[in-house]
Amino acid sequence: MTNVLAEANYFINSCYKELGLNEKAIKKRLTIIEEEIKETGTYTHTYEELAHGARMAWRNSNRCIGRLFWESMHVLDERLLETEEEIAKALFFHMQYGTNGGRVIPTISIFKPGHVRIWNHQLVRYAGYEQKEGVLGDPDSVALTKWCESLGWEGEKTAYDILPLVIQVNSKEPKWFPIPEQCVVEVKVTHPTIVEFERLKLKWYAVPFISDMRLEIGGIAYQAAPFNGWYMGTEIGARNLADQKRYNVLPKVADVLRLETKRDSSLWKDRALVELNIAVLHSFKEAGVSMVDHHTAAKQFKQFEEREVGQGRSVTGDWTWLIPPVSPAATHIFHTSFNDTVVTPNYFYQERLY
Ligand code: HEM
Ligand code: NRG
Repeated sequence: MTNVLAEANYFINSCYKELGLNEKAIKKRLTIIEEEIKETGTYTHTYEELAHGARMAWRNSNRCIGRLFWESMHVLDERLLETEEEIAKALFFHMQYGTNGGRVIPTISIFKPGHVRIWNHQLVRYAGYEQKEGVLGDPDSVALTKWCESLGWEGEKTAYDILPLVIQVNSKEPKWFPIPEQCVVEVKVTHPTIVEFERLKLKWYAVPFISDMRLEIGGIAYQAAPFNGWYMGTEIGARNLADQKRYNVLPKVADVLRLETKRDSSLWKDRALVELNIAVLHSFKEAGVSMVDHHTAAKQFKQFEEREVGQGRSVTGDWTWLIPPVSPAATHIFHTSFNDTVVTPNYFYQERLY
């Protein structure tokens, strides 16, 4: 068992100092926390602790290139919610609030610790169906899709069926909820100059809402704390649509571009990747949906590093994740080394329930 009081002590000290509170306030708060832990075995964060803790956790996310904006995250306190229905409603609200008509607002919803689990990896994701010819849809979603089907859900069997939310309360059988249309924005992929791109009928959803990570603040584990920022273009253009184990569209893109695909050394994959990434960035811009390109994101990350040093904090990072999947050496990140120590508060993987 982790020592909750020791963790609380460490967190309250750093949190309150960052918020400009004095030693007296820290001491007073820690006395109350100690009392509460003695009586109940745990303690309850105030809204300020919760909000700043969640923001610190983003700041400490070694793999995230988007951390410049950590202080501006909007924090929704949903700890009072009990039922699957209430939780689904709050998630629908989060999706609309965070999407904000395309001007994405980094947002997190925090549910009661030890009470809720969201089975989805992201609130919006496409189903994946195993078929003789291969997977229809997103191969990453095959396992969850099977579970949804076993719970009675049925998709339309397109390559872009949106999975329902799967919510579990108190280790009971999970309940599933179809996501209302008005909660999901999608962007069709078109190319700024190559009209034939539309033939591929590619699209992606507007906002990534990671919903399966555990938020840990001061010894308290929030197993349901879905968060969103906006996409970096390469996440879609160089991975989700491009990976052989995902939508694997590079051969089709090469076809549209009439590239010579016989020889690897023609660099047809590289050319297809660049045009696909141009198309993704162009399409989000046209649709009025927030997205950052990897060069701008790297510059913003540089600013984050400088600001952190200015604040007397050291930056931790995971180089293997921070470098973008296209043209990594064109960013400063590639030429920098990072200390990958994991500090809390932070977001962690947790065991899958399906
Ligand atoms: C990972 C960008 C917001 C926490 C990443 C990755 C990118 C990224 C490109 C790597 C993803 C991959 O390779 O699959 C951004 C951008 C944001 C943003 C552009 C815009 C605001 C956030 C927010 C949080 C967050 C709001 C949490 C509050 C994380 C975490 C990871 C990550 C925990 C690692 C995920 C994992 O290990 O699977 N981010 N991010 N990010 N980001 Fe961010
Ligand atoms: N690569 C994943 C999403 C990972 C997190 N990325 C963000 N997070 N941009 C994908 O769906 O492609 N965020 O909170 O904005």
